[in-house]
Amino acid sequence: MALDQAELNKILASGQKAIQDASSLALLNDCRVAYFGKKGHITDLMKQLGSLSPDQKKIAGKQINDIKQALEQSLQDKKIILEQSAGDAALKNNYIDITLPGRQSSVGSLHPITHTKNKICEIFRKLGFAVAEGPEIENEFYNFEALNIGPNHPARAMQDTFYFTNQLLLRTHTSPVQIRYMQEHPAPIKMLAPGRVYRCDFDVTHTPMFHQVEGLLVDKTCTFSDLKYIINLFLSHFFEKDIPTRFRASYFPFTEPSAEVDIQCVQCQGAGCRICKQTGWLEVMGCGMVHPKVLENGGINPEEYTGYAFGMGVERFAMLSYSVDDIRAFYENDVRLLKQFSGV
Ligand code: 2NL
Repeated sequence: MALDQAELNKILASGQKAIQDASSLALLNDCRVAYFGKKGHITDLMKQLGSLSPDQKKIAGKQINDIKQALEQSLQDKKIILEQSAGDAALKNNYIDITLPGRQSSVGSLHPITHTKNKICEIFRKLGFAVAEGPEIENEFYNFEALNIGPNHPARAMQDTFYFTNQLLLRTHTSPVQIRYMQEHPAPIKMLAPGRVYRCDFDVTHTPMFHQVEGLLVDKTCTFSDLKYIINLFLSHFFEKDIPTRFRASYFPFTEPSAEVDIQCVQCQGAGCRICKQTGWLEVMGCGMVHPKVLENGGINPEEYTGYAFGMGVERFAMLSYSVDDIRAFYENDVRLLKQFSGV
């Protein structure tokens, strides 16, 4: 006995319609269960085969198999379609427009003072000077006594130096770094001490914190003309041109003889202008031969060794290279100023 073909066609048609109407993969799975699940229509038909004779089974089996295959094919086709549209929907929801311009991120840059300090150090590094740093909080010995600055020297006055209690203070120059360096390293010495220094002073040309670079060279035969040579070399490299200089006799407690170094005004080439106060010259550094007492305080025998030293203010060099005429501009953190240095 064959199964009723009309009945089978009905099952097939309703199955195909259900598959056609399934609007999601979940609903399509419900269809699969309804036909092929434990209590599904196809499964029911298969169960009926058990009661048939072998000949009948052969015919009925083929009938069932045909609609089974047709439905399986429909399920398969529909699955592909639904998967495709599910993928399309996911793509649509997570759409990334790769043609959009990237978000602008602003990159920081070195502060003009840092840049100037680096430029100064780099020139001396190439000349063989080691670079050393030391504490910004110092005691009276390293900041004053070791440098031959006596207890009654005006530089010690409270209005210049920021004091803590018990003889501690904010260093007023980087020279203490050089004293410590001499104590720790045997001569010959060739070193640079860059860093922050502090003085109680605040106007167009002074900020309470500023930067210094000091240099020290100690050797058996070291002369003032060696000092002049190295300073002239440095200045022409820093200003990137041959620059006339003059060494004016001066006084520092820690050097003897001492000199102040002037360069021809970079603004007016010596003709006289507002920057050089009509003199044609700009004072940029101090220097001299290290005082024998200072060598001694550094643990160096002044009978055996001589030394030269120099010191400069980094802000002064930065003001001259960038034509900034108020030192306070460097410490206002105005991005309109700072942004101009992002390329340097
Ligand atoms: C200036 C003058 C100077 C020194 C700094 C120095 C350091 C030691 C020994 C001797 Cl350990 N001298 N430093 C010497 C002469 C001048 O600086 O006008 N600075 C801004």
